[in-house]
Formats: sequence, structure tokens, C-alpha cells
Amino acid sequence: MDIINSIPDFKMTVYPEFVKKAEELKPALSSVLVRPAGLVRITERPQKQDGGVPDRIPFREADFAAEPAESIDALSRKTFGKGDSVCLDFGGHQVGYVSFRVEAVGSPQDAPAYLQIKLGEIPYEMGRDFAGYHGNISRSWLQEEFLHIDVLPAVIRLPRRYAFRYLEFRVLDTSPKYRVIFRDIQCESVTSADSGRVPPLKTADPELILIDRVSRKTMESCMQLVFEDGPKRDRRLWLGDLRLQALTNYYTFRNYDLVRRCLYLFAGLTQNEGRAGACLFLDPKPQVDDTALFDFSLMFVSCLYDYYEATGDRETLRELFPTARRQLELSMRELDEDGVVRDKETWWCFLDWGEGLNKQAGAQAVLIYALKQARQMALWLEDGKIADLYSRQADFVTEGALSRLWDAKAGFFISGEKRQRSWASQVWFVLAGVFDREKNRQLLTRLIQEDLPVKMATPYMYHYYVEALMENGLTDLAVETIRSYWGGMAREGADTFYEVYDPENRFASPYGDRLINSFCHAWSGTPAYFIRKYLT
Ligand code: RAM
Repeated sequence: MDIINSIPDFKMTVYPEFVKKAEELKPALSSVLVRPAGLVRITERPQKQDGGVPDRIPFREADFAAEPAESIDALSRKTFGKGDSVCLDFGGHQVGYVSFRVEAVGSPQDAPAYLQIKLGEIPYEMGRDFAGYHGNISRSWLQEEFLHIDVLPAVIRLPRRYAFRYLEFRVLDTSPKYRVIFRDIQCESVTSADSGRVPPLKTADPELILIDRVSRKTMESCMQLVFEDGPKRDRRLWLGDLRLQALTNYYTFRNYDLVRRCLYLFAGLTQNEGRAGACLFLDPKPQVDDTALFDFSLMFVSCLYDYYEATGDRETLRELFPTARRQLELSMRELDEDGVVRDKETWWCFLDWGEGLNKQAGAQAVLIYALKQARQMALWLEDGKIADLYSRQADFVTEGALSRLWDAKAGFFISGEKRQRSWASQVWFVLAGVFDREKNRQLLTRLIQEDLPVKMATPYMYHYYVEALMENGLTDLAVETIRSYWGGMAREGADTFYEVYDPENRFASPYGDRLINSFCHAWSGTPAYFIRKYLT
């Protein structure tokens, strides 16, 4: 599937009042200086060393691990010449600015020092040669610098903000007459999350404590001037990701203003016809991207709904409800005469990265879900007429779904011309509440028993699956999923949860190469929300 999507004749409409509000809510970043904790050796990881599920797809290439090698003090005794390298471990995931000092030892420096510096969130990135990258999105995201340093000693501050745990120095050349040493290596790590605001966790379960910790770290790394999706890639505000970050934030860092800021950004910078964009950028100036995704636009509705539930901030609800309503109007245009969302060949709706996933049924269910939330918001605003309108629309779209997308014989929702049965479609219809609780539970149980072949691919979709289980009282199954899925990443040694995780195939990537995956991705940080909301 072509993942490029730009709306034709794109133009941005700016609502200066909203953008101004968003700018006033810009958070302060706090920073801390972090030094490397030790030296590591990157080694090839033996297959199936975790003793877990064997990879469905056999290793096509090597995976890597980081083994502790020497203490950080050993670095001050090492000198480096052509071809030498060293890998440092910062002890945990960092997002920030790296600086260090390089000195020459030996004869006077008779040629520039030429260094390659590589940074990675997980050992796999350190083991791979970036030159072999074969993915279909830009290689420029890979974190690597090549430096010529003419005069030593020198204090170097690397040019970008990096997301990493490991940093490798490789000396491409000095000269036969001198070598270099590295000193004062540090990262100024930044975040807008305030750990002091996180309520204590009320569980003694060590696995849940670990999963909660990794979730919070994931959130912390992604909380910058907005809720970024991933601090390595794409480093921007996506609406679908925001919705999950905001939910988790209400149970952890409780930075309500950051959510409010992001809502005002989306409302203040819209695409043609007032559509909320799928994502937006802050630099060089705040601007909405030209990508539109059906479900992400509707996530504006959900995000506003959750925000009001969490804060009771009526003023914001009142001001932003028209933007939410616009998303519903635009989505209702996509229905055919039976009230069913028209399917498309392109990348028009996200839901998940699952291969071959047809989006029609999921889109239909997201629309019902959002219409019901809009109805509730209208009631909060004491607007009975608008609430009735959304009731009628929700009924219409539900009837369309039940008459055309529900296969009563098989007991599953179908999607697209080929009548695809996927996990995503069932989960979203459970969340849309088209059936009562008992029927929802039966549908979820049948889904698990029959294990439909079009599976979930990302923690984003797994989040909605767990939510569907929790909301329908299947708590044990929900907890089991958290332990096996997110717990699986934690057992692998993840400091932060990954953008994509397939327990049976560690090389899974929607972009054709795992190297470009983000290994700290905010949409994966939601177990802290589940644990804190439902389990303690
Ligand atoms: C990817 C990112 C992002 C997501 C979009 C749809 O580019 O993972 O987080 O929201 O896809």
C-alpha cells in the first residue's frame, strides 16, 4: 500500500486565536545532564535466546545484544586511532543534546580527525551498518554524524537532538602520528514531563511495576514541546497518537495543559474545509501536514471528549466543539446511501499497520464511536438538539453496519469487497458499542478462539484490543495480553516500548527495514493507563 497521502489542492487555514492559545501553553522543558554508565560490546544475538515463542519468520539477518564490557573509567585510559571504535551505554533511554571533548595525543595534530558517531535506541541499530539500510522511508532519520575536526582539543556539541541509549565513536582516521581520546561525554536530556506529578502505583506485582515503569519512560521521552509520536522518528504530533498519549497522561504526568495545547494546535491549523490533519509540525513555524486520515481526524472528537472527562474544562470544550463537529460532518460525507463508509484503495484511514488490512469496517466503527462521544459532549454543553442529531446519525451508521458489514452466520464483521475478517474490525465494533455487553464478550471470545488471520500489528491497535476487553469485563484476558505483549518487550530488555512489536517476528517493520522503526513510541506507552485505571 502506498503510504504517501496528500490531499489535492492542499491549503492550510489558520485560526490565529487558537494558535495564540496553543503558543501560550507551550511547556517549559526541564533538563538533566546524563553521563554514560559504561562501555558495552555489541554482539550477535543467538537465535531464540529469550526462550520465548520461536520467530515465525526465521532470521534473515543478525540481531544484536549489548554486553557490558568495561566501566566508564576505562575510557579515560584508552586512545583511538584509525579503525578503532567504542560503544557507550547511557544506562537508559535519553532524548537530548550530546557533547564531548576530543584531545590529541602523540605528535602535533598533522591532519584533521575524522569521526563517525552513531546513536541508537536499541543494540540492533548499533550492530547494523546504516549503509545497508533498505527501507522505504527516509534514511535521514538514522542517527549518525560524520565529523572532521581540524583543531584539537575541541569541545563538540552534536547538531541534532537525539533519541538513544547507545553511542558509538568510530575513528575513521587520525594520522599515523597522533591518536585521540574522548572525555566529558554527556547528554543534556530534555522533557516536559514532570515525574513529581505521577501518583504512586498501588500494586506489588513486579511485572506490572516494570511494565508501568517502561510505559512512563516512553511517555517521558515523547513529551516535548508537544506530545511527539517518537523522539527518533517522526518527532511530530500525530492525532491518533495524541489521543493515546493524552489518556495515559491523565493517569501519570497529568500535564493537562500539554493536551490542551495540542488540541488548540489541531483546531488552529486545519486543512481544506476545516479538516483536522493527521499530523502537524512545529518548525519552522507551526503548520499542519497535508496528510489526511479518516480515523485520525475523528480522534479529535475522542481526544476532546477524554480531555473534558479528565478536566471538566468547559471553556475549552465549548470553544473546540465546533472543530470536533466539523470532523463528523466531513466523515458523514463518506457514507453511501445505506450509511456505509465507502471503501478506498489508497492509504485513507490508518487503524493499524497490519499487512493487507482493509479499513472499511474499522472506519465505520470509529465513526459510530465518535458520534456517540459527540452526543455526550452536546449533552455536557446542554444542547439537546445537537445531541439528538448525533443519536440519529449514530443509529443510521449502526444500521448500515449491521445490514451490510455484519455476517451473522460467521459471527464476524466483514470489511471491503473481499469481505475481509480482521481483528481490527471486530475490536473497533466492540468499542463502538453496537451490541450489548454479552454479545460483545461473545464476539471477543470468538475472535480469540478462531484467531482471525488478519492480525494486529502495532501496540496502537493492541491498545484498542485491551480497551475492548477491559470495557467488557474480560479483565483477565486484558491483563494476560499486557503481560505477554508489552511484557514481551520488557523481558527483551526494552527501556521504552516500541512502535511495532510482533512477538513472533522481531524484524517486523511497516517500512521495509527494522532499522528505521522507532523504539520509543508514545502510542505504545498505554499500559500505565490500563494498570492505573483498571487494575489498582
Ligand atoms: C507512523 C508513525 C506515527 C503514526 C502514523 C500513522 O508514521 O508511527 O506514529 O501515527 O504512522
